[in-house]
Parts: sequence; C-alpha cells; structure tokens
Amino acid sequence: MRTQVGIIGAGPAGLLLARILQVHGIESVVLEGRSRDHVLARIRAGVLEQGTVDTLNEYGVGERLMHEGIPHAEMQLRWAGRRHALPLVDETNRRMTTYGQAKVVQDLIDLREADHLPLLFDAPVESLEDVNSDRPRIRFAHDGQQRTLECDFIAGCDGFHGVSRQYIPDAEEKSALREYPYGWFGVLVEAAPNPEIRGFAHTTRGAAVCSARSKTIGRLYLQVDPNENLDAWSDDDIWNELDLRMQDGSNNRLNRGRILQRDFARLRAFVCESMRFGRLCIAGDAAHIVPPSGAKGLNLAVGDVRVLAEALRRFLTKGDTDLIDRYSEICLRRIWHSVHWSCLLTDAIHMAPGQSRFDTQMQYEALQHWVYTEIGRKHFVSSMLGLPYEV
Ligand code: RFL
Repeated sequence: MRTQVGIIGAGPAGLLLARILQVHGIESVVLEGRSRDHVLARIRAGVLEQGTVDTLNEYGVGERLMHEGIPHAEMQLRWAGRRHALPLVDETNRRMTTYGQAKVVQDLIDLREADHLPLLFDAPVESLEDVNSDRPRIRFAHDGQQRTLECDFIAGCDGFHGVSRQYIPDAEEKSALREYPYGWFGVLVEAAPNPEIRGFAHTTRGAAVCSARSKTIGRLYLQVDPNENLDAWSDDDIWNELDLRMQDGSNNRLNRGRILQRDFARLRAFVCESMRFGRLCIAGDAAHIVPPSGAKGLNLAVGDVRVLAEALRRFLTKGDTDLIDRYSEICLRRIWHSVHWSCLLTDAIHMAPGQSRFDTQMQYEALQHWVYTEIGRKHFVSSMLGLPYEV
C-alpha cells in the first residue's frame, strides 16, 4: 500500500487531519487500532471552542453540529456553598458549544466513508520504519496479516498511549509531566441536565462538575482519590454526593436518572516539546495531555491539526519546508497557554490531600478574582474561549 500521508489513529486529530488534507487534494490512509464500535462508543470531551466549531464548519463537517450543538453564554462556578455566574461570550460573540466528542468522530467517519476514502479499523500499528528518510513506512496488522503502508509523511495521531511518539529520538528528554494526586469519577446519565446546576463546584469534600451532553443526557464528575474503590459506590451514593457538592443554598437539585456509564480518569498534564522528527509529526493527545477541567484536549488537537495540514500541503505540493520545520514551535505556543490555563483552573477547584485552610482561602481568592474583577473576568473568558490560530 502507498499513500501521501499515513495517519495513525481515528480520534478527532487523525480524522480531522484526513478531512482537511482531502479538501486540499492530498491523499491519506487512516489506520485505527480499535474497532469502529469501540471508537464510536468512547465518551470523552464535550465542550468545543468557537475555533473548533468554525474549523468543523469550514471543512464541511458542521451540519449536525449546527442543529444539535448547545451554545453557552454563561459559566457557573460554586464555592463556599454559593453559586456565582460569569458570562462566557466575548465582544465578537465567540462562545463555547456543547457537542460530544463521539458525535464529532461519528460525523468525520460518516463523511470519510461516504467519500469511499481509506479508513481501516482493527488495524493496529506495530512499528514505524525509516521515519528520517523520504520513504517512511508504517507496519500494521489487518485481517490477520502483517501489512506495510509506504508514505511520503506520517502523522502520529494515536493518543497518549500510541506508538508514534517513541520514534522521536528526543521525545522523552523534551517531555514534561505533572500528575495530580486525584482523579475524576465520571458518570454519563440519562437525565435532563438542570440548567440551574452546571459548571464547577469547589467544596471541602472535593470538586464536582456538572455538564450537559444533550438536552436529555448529562455528564457529571466527582473528584476522588485515585485509590478509591469506585465499585463500592451505589448509584444513590453518586447522586447524593453530587447533590451535596453542588448545593448553593437554594432548593435546586439535579434531575436524577439512569447511570449509563461510569469511568475514572487520573488528572495529569503532559507536553512533549519535540513534535516532529524527519517525516513524522505527532498531533493531539500523542503530544500533550491537559487535565480535563479546562476542556482543552480536543480543542488543542484541532489547533495542531490545522497547522499540520497546512504545513503538509505546502511541503507536499510545493516542497516548501518552512512551516513543517516550525510545526512544534507554532503549536507549542497554543499548547502551553492551554496547559497553563487548565492547570490554574484545576488548582483552583480541587482539594489537594491535606490541604490547609490557608490554601482553601487562596483558592477562593482566585475564583473571586475571575468572577468579580474586570481584569479577572477578561482573563477567564479569553482563556476558556481559546487563542486564535496562527496559521
Ligand atoms: P484520541 O481521541 O485518544 O485518539 C487516538 C486514536 O489512536 C488510536 N490508536 C492507534 N491506532 C492504530 N495503531 C495504534 N498503535 C494506536 N494507538 C492508539 C486510538 O485507538 C484512538 O482511536 O486522541 P486525539 O485524536 O488526539 O484526540 C484527543 C481527545 O480525545 C482528548 O484530548 C479529549 O477527549 C480530552 N478531553 C476534553 N477535551 C476537550 O477539548 N473538551 C472537553 O470537554 C474534554 N473533556 C477530555 C474531557 C478527556 C477526558 N478523559 C479521557 C481524561 C473529559 C475527560 C474525562
């Protein structure tokens, strides 16, 4: 098999890259290690920056998003048992939109399949060869056979646990990691989200987060210790704890319903500053992870892919290497900005083990600053809405 760009991973990064390249007349093959059903059932991100919404529209993937996406104009923050709200729209009317990652992925897969373009599921990549030559190859398994894909360029969009990062020789020494001593216990629930109860809550019991996936499906999280036995929590325990953490002195309560799925994510921040080696670039979670509090992971993946698609277009159609040579540098400006913001927000709303009253008061001050000062509100809104794209 031969193609111009071999893309590893059918997450948002890989699929969107394939779509943008297609629009620019560049061929690609997408290799996904897991099954189609597995990829579509993965529940993850749900909040899109305006730049992500605009990108999906620009490349013809925004039709369902325009009907089913829920734009937000406000964000709620709770601390010390009180609810506070701040507008989440800027002067140019940019805002955040709720639209599940699974839907973004489904829309991209549907389009690719409708165009009969190569997207192979159950095709795990095992190794890469000669990435520093002009004929890099991808070795993968498919239908019980070992196969090889020859490419002009390889895009490693295979997430944090993928194989491609290890082919960048200085990736490890150029990586930085922060692990938080807590995680998020997430539930997907069949219950109409109560618009009066959403956003983040800081409590001395730990943080809670309430968000919507649609008008009938909610996505809720509780901060928990990574060693907590989550199987011991009954559905009622989860709802009771969410009610306790989200209380704001009013009679408002969450609408309860069936818990469809439970999961746990350890919070961590990771950046690999070396995102390119020879004819290999990595993008999305393969290169960076942010704690989910800032809702930035998918949005950063979109930012990387925009730069990468343009760099590949210039390189493959004109032999121009300038942008591909600056790929890491350009992406990292956006990445570090979002990582910094996600970590600030994470630090402000979670209770660290053994946290003192002094530390808690410092968190209240940070939250107060974001909600009740003009300069703080500006910082909060522009950080949530995301930096503009450079290319
Ligand atoms: P993905 O989605 O992990 O996709 C990588 C794909 O590569 C495949 N793969 C391989 N394929 C072939 N061969 C191999 N050897 C392979 N190894 C791996 C995998 O099967 C997979 O299909 O990475 P991508 O495309 O970079 O997308 C990144 C996003 O998925 C991620 O950043 C977000 O989900 C993060 N995130 C959020 N981001 C937001 O922008 N807004 C949010 O509201 C938000 N909420 C979240 C989140 C992540 C969470 N978790 C998982 C910690 C909430 C949570 C709880």
